[in-house]
Amino acid sequence: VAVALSAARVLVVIPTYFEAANIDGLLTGVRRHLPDADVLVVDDGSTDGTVEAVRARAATDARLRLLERRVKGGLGDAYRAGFARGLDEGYEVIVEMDADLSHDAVYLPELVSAARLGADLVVGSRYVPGGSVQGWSRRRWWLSRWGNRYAALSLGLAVNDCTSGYRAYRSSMLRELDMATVSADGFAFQVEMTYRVVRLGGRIVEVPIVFRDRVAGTSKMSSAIVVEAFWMVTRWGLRDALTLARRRRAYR
Ligand SMILES: Nc1nc2c(ncn2[C@@H]2O[C@H](COP(=O)(O)OP(=O)(O)OP(=O)(O)O)[C@@H](O)[C@H]2O)c(=O)[nH]1
Ligand SMILES: [Mg+2]
Repeated sequence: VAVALSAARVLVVIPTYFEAANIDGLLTGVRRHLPDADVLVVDDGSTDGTVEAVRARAATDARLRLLERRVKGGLGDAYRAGFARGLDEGYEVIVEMDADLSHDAVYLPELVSAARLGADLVVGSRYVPGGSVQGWSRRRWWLSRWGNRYAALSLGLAVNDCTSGYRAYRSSMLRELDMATVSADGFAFQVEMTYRVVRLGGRIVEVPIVFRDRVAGTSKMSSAIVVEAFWMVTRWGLRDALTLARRRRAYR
């Protein structure tokens, strides 16, 4: 079994939207820390040179590919497209990470090996001992920290960082959770995916990461994304509470 697992094929999916300042450095890091993995960049029509930078590297790196989409479809949609491709092509572990250098490639081997050892979802976590955030304002940190606590409490998730976008999935779990019906987009996408893994009884492992705020390029975070996450979590939480109450009544 150990031999079969260590030969597992790994795909790293990286969504990009105007990341010309960061993408080259990121791809260098990915290659350094995960030389044997395949990489799929999913770009939504960046016109700042991101696409050209990826193409230039792909010319000499057969394991790097670019999936180009014409219009900005949002982060969730980019992941749905990238993951679908990875599942079609039979990868065993699928990793997701941001292109803005917030996610240090140094953690990739640890994320992948935890998935190979049997975790269905490995979360690169800022909020476990050893994990942290560098460069955020107090307000941003507070929003993320309490947003995570609120989601975990509402949905019964024993996960400290369910909004993290630095993760590895076993593809068997991705297949089971039926991505096509995952509706959320921003942070809520990460929360919804975590919620589904928990409901399916998947094994989740958190690996501490030091997250660095983006230095170059512009953030696509907006208050709409935060509001979307808040309402989705609240809605699902209430629905779960109602279901539980109904079941209790039925047993009485
Ligand atoms: N393909 C694609 N990628 C996107 C889209 N929106 C964001 N991204 C990428 O998704 C990753 C995360 O986006 P960020 O802008 O860093 O969002 P964030 O990390 O929540 O916000 P910051 O903390 O401000 O960086 C980056 O690699 C973006 O380039 C999109 O609509 N399509
Ligand atoms: Mg970012």
